[in-house]
Amino acid sequence: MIKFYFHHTPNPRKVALALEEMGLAHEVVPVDTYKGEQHAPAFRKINPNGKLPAIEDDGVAVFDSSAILLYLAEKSGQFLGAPGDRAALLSWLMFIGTGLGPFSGQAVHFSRVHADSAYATNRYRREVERHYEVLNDRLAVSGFIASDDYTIADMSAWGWVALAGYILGDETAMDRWPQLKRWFQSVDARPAAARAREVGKDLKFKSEFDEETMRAMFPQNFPAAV
Ligand SMILES: N[C@@H](CCC(=O)N[C@@H](CS)C(=O)NCC(=O)O)C(=O)O
Repeated sequence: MIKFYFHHTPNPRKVALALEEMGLAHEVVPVDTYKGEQHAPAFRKINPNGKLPAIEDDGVAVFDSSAILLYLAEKSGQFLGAPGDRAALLSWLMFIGTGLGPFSGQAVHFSRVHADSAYATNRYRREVERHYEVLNDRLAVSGFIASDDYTIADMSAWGWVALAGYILGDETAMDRWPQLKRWFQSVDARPAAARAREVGKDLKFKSEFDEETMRAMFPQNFPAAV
C-alpha cells in the first residue's frame, strides 16, 4: 500500500486529490512541519528536501508534488490526457509546480509571516495575479488547464487556487478571473475533491506558529551559534 506523507498544506492537498481521483489504496502518515518532523533523518531518507508531500510505494520513494502526480498518473494510467496533449500537460504541470506554487507560498510568507516589506508583499502578490491571468486566458480556450480533459495539471493547480482569497487577502479576488473561477468551481465540486478536503481532519497537527515552528520552517533565520 502507498504511504502518503502528509501535512494539511497545499502541495500535499494536490496529492490527496490525485489519490482520491485514482482510487489508489493508501495510508496517510502525518508529518508535522510546525514541529520540525520534516527534518527527522528517517523522513529525509524519503524526501531529502525535507518537505511535504512525499510517498512511498512498495519501498520506492517519490518526492515533490509534480513528480508524485506524474508517478501516480502513470501507475494508474489515468488523468494524463490524450497522448497528443502530452507536451501541453508537461508544460502546464511545470508552470504550476515551479511558478504558481512557489509564488503563492512566497506571497503568503511576505503578507502573513514577515509582512514588513511592502516591496516583497507587492512583488509576490502581483506574480500570483499574473499567474492567475495566464491560467484565465488559457481556460478561455480550453475546458481544463492542459486540454479539454481533466488531468493531473488541474489537480496540481486546485491545491493552490483553493487559497486565492487568503493569498491575496481578498475573498472576492477570484471574481477578477471568471474563467479561472469557473474552472475552480468545477474541480472543487468533484466528489474526490470533497474527500481530499477531508484528509487529515482526523489528525492532530500543531497550530501555534511559535519559535519552534519558525526554526523548523525558516532555519535560515537562525544561524547556528559559532
Ligand atoms: N516543490 C515542492 C514544495 C513542497 C513544499 O514547499 N511543501 C511545504 C508544504 S505546502 C512544506 O513542506 N513546508 C515545510 C517547510 O518548508 O519546512 C513540491 O511541490 O512538493
